Amino acid sequence: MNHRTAYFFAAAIMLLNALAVQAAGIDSPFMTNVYGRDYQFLNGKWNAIVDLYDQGEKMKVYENRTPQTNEEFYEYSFEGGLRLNVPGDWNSQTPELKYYEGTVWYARHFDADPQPGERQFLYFGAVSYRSKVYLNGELIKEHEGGFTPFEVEVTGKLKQGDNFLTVQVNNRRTEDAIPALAFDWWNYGGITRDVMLVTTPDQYVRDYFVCLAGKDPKAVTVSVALAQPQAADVRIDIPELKISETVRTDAEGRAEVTLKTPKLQLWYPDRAKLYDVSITCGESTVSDRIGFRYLETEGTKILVNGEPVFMRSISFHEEIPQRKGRAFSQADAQMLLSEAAALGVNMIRLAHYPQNEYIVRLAEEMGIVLWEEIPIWQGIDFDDKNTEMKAQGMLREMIHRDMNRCAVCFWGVANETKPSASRNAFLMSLLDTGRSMDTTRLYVAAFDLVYFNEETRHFEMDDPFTENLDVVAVNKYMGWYHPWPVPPTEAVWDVVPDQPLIISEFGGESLYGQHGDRNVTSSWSEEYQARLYEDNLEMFHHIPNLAGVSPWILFDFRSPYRFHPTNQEDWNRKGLVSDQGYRKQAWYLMHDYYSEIK
Ligand code: GCB
Repeated sequence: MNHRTAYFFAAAIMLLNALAVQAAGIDSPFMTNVYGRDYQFLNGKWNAIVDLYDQGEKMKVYENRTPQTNEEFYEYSFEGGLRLNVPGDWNSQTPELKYYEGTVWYARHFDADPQPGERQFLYFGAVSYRSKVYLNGELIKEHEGGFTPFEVEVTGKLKQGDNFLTVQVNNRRTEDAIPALAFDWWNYGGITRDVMLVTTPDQYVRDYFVCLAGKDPKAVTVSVALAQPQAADVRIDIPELKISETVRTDAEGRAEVTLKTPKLQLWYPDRAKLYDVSITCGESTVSDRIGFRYLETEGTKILVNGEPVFMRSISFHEEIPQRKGRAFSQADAQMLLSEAAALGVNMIRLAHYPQNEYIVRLAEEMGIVLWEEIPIWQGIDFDDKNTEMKAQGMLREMIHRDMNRCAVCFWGVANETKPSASRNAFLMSLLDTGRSMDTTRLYVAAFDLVYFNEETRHFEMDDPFTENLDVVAVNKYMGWYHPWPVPPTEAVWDVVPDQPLIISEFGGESLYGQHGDRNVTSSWSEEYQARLYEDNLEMFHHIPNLAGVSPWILFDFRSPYRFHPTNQEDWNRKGLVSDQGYRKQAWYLMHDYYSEIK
């Protein structure tokens, strides 16, 4: 076969696959809003085998065999060994696994009672980083990406009674992964979010998007997609608005309708309003809480519902510092978000990857705007087409999961990238992917190559890619990685002057309780960090197009990048709050700043 014919066949096969997927009605990676469905958790203690040399696949550990004859023996057993909590990272569960990067096999039994006319799906909130799922010894799913969900249908594969589920999890860093070889946070491995067995009827509402119809506070647009391509009635209920409308899907099982409503109370930052919404097809109902708002930019301003909003933001990793592990529960979300709220924020930049749904949903209830991004964090191989496809997949999964979360106002496509043709093409493909799914959000990326121009005496940046974004963001560590070229009172910015600019990171490190000279960076003192905040807050007065600020970061966080033996010890100490939960001096400055501009 010559190249052309091979290409033709490959294209034809891809087309056929796409059509087959469409014909089955399943063209989304997982059903929308799994928490609004009928499910049982498969959380709890799972058995685990640590497989540093990757022998488990060859040994078929997923078959979970035990000797049946006098001659047989197996060099593995899931019984009697390590037990790990799910959800949870493995690193924080035993000292030996603290730095572990490799394969761990997870396994558990569970009971099922599949009924005719029902479908079942296994749903994983996130597995970090690569996973292979085996049910009763059969490989049923592979997934790559540590921060987005995946699902696999198991209808017809579940046995009545006992079933055996195995997940091979691997978190080895590689050049073609996202994030890639080095990044400034802990490379937690494991089944880090909820695992669920979801039951639906044969036909069900698979996906939906409910949002304000443009800017009209008296109309709502609802799009639905059924699991099966079929014309059927779908009822949309919003009881508080006295809406109960039935629409008919087309033969593909799709419908889009704009419903007239009484005047809606819109969702605003600091003034959340959510409505109970349910969507029913036959015997299947999915329920959600949905807010309505619209976003725009006007010159250098970010507008929510037509009103300019200055983003008083903060970042945190999906980590509970006191537990030294990943955050995964409702209680964890409460701890992270209550500390963010105490600072006076109206926005959170979720660093640097989609965080769990408990965080996203609670933030929305609290009236906190979210910026969600995929982990395109420095060091990504922009020449690798396969990496580009993966990034598109991650973006799609993130948008698909949180499309209905009105709190999410920004989709972030990258953090700290350098201009190049391949970078531009890669990021453009992400913007195209995002905009093909969702045009109701603002697209943003964070850059770090702002420099001081000695001639103009201004801070400037040369990266024409910024024109493609709705909002431009800059991470700038004045007083930490960069000494001040001029006093903060003279630090005038001329960066994307006609677009809204968010300072998406600034800060410096200090060890809680360490006191020292406020003028000496290497004192790692609370005083130096506080002074750095004073200086940066002063500089912000000289950024004419400033539309928001987001200090780096709320809590000290764990990172092997940071190995100073006494000041860091594997912690990035830029937190405004220490790993033990104590507020540092800089926290109070930031708190006052946010109180003043509220
Ligand atoms: C950055 C990165 C962030 C790091 C931070 C730092 O620019 O975006 O992930 O943790 O700097 O502390 O250096």
